[in-house]
Amino acid sequence: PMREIAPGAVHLPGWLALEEQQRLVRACRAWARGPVPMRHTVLPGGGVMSVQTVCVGWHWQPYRYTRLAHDVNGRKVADFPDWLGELGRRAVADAYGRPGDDYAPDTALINFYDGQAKMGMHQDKDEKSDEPVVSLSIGDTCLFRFGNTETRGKPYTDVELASGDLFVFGGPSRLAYHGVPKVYPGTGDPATGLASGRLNITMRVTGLR
Ligand code: MD3
Ligand code: FE
Repeated sequence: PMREIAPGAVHLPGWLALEEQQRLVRACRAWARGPVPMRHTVLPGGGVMSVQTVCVGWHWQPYRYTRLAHDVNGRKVADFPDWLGELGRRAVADAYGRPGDDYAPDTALINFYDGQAKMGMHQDKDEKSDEPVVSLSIGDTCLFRFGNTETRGKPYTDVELASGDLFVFGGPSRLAYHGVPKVYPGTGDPATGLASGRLNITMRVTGLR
């Protein structure tokens, strides 16, 4: 069952097979070790994100994409693998019923949430492209808050994102405020390979070269 939460914001629960979730967990575990290790991003104002993040393709540091992780260890992040781009194209095709073949994500942000981690309401506007964002969730279920394009506050729609769920955000929803107010510890299936916590993988088109 597919649900359009707002124009261009499409939720496909249980889209990823268990085997695909296991493959992603293994890949994320490898990326988390380096070349640029997963870490809590430090914001320019001095705040520290409760979520831990590692990137592939391009490194995201608030609020821009770079080839080298100047804010961590100065190294180049892992290459964006072809198989991940293929998964992104399948996601866009299934969500929009459009031939996804022209979707060419060049970066992925991998966020790990422990039981206390949250993400405040924000817009993703560091990409110089209006191509959609593809989001994949693995592990513990979370409360995902999808807002509007005007303000951080109401109106918003609350949705639970569970392991295997796909969400695609494009068109008029691409610049909507969104966040993760809470995760529900102990709700994930350890068969994914993730014993606890939540992984979110977002693919994007940076518009950079
Ligand atoms: C709506 N991640 O990495 S995924 C992020 O679950 C981020 O880790 C959350 O927000 C997470 O920036 C939410 C859903 C998501 C991702 C990107 C979006 C929703 C979006 C971009 C535009 C609009
Ligand atoms: Fe975001």
